[in-house]
Amino acid sequence: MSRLGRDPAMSYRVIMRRYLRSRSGQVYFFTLVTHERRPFLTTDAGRSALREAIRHVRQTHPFRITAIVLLPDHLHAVLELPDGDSDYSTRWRLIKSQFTRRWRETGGMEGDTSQSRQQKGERGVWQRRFYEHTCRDENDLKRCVDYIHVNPLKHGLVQRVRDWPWSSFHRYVKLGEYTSDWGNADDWYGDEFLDAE
Ligand code: NI
Repeated sequence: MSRLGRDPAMSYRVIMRRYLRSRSGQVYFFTLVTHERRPFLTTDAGRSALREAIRHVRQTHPFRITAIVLLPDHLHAVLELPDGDSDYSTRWRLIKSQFTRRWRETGGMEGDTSQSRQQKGERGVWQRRFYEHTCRDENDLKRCVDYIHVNPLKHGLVQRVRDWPWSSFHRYVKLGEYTSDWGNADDWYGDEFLDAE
């Protein structure tokens, strides 16, 4: 378990081998959205705050990022949790509050700061709820990972997947999972997740 968190990305094949061995269902797809869809996640300050928040939370609550994409106003990620640990809610709560603290320190904007939101440590930076889907088998995980990597194309942010810098796509190309010209917005990549946008 202590090794989890050191390796920022692994191929879904490696993840799936471990997943099928343990059968504890610890691989999940998530969508998190910013408050009022404010477009700050891909800014230098936003990326830095998220990186630091994840690094901090992993020290006490290990997890591995199987795949991730940052869009200006939301992110999609597949996370692997340690065997027997399904507490992704605590991890996201801590990541969001750590992000918010760092974001505010850099002068980042925030919206509504009602008391209940402040108590949650979210302070009008993140939407309170997030979408979760448990990856049930290898095909499902592959669909989730592909969906993440094609997402900038689906949102019309780039013409080619490889032109979007803020995703794990480039690591997957290095691992030989995709060719660098992979991805076509007209193909089907887990459209059931469109309700998670
Ligand atoms: Ni999206």
